[in-house]
Amino acid sequence: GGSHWTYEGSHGQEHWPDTYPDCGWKAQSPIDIETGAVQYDPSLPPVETSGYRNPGSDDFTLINNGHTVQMSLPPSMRLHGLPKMFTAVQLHLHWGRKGNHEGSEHKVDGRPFPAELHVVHYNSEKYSNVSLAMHHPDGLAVLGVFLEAGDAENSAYDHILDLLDKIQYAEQKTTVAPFNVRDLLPVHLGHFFRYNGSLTTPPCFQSVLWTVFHQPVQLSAAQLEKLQKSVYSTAEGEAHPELLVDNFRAPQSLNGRVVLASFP
Ligand code: SG7
Ligand code: ZN
Repeated sequence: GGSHWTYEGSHGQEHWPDTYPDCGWKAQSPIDIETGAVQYDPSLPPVETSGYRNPGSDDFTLINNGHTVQMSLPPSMRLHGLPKMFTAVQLHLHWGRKGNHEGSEHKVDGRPFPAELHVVHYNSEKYSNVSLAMHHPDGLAVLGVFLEAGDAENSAYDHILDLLDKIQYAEQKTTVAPFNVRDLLPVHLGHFFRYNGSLTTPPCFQSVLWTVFHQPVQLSAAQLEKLQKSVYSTAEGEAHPELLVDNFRAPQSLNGRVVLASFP
C-alpha cells in the first residue's frame, strides 16, 4: 500500500521495486524502441477508435493527482483492432521540465520526445472494470502518442491546457466540456509499434498491450511550455511547492521481448 512514490529521490524509480515488486519484473514499460530491431507484422489489424469524436454530453473530470494530469473518459469510447474490445477510462500526460528535449516515456532509437499522451483502456469483454482488469496480463490497452514542438497551436490540446490553471495543486479537479478526443491522436493511426508491457508507474502491473504511434502530434512551443510550468506535484498551501515536471520513467530492458511494427 501507500502511494508515496516519486520519479526522483529517496522514493524514486530505482526504489519502486522495494515497495512494488512488479516494478522489478522482466516485461516492464516504457522501452526504447529500436527501429532496426522491430519486426514488421503485415497481419496486425489497424487500430480503430469509436466514440472518440463525439463522446457524449457529460463533462469529463480533469484532475491533478500529483503524478500527472488525468482526464476521465466515458465508456462510449472504445478501441477496436485488438484481440478483444477495449473501453476507454482516462487519458493523461508525461512531460519534461524545459524546452523540446526529454519528457516522453517511450523513446525511438534512443531519442526522447518532449511529451507523451497515454489513453488507457480496459478489456471490457473479460473484466467489469479497470481495477480488476489491471491485475491480468490481457487487462489493459494503452495508446501512446508522442508530442513534439511545431509551429502551430494545436487547438485540440487547448481543451486540456487551458484548464491547468484550475488544477495547479495536487488533488485539485475541474470539469472539461466534452470535445473531439480523436483530434488528440495522430492523423494516421495505421503506423504503430506494438508490444506487451506494464503500467509505467507503481504498481507496474504487467497488464498492458501497448500501441505506440509512429507519427507524433505537434503542439506549439508555448503549449509545451504551458504543460511544463502550470501544475505542482504538491498540495495547495505546502511550504515548498514543487512543479510537476519530469514525470517519465526510464526505459526498461526488453528481456527478449519482440516489438512489432504495423509498417515496413
Ligand atoms: C498515471 O499513470 C495515472 C494512473 C495510471 C498510471 O500515474 O494516470 O492512473 C490512475 C487512475 O491513477 O495507472 C492504472 C492506471 O491507469 C500508469 O498508466 S500508464 O502506464 O499508462 N502510464
Ligand atoms: Zn502514462
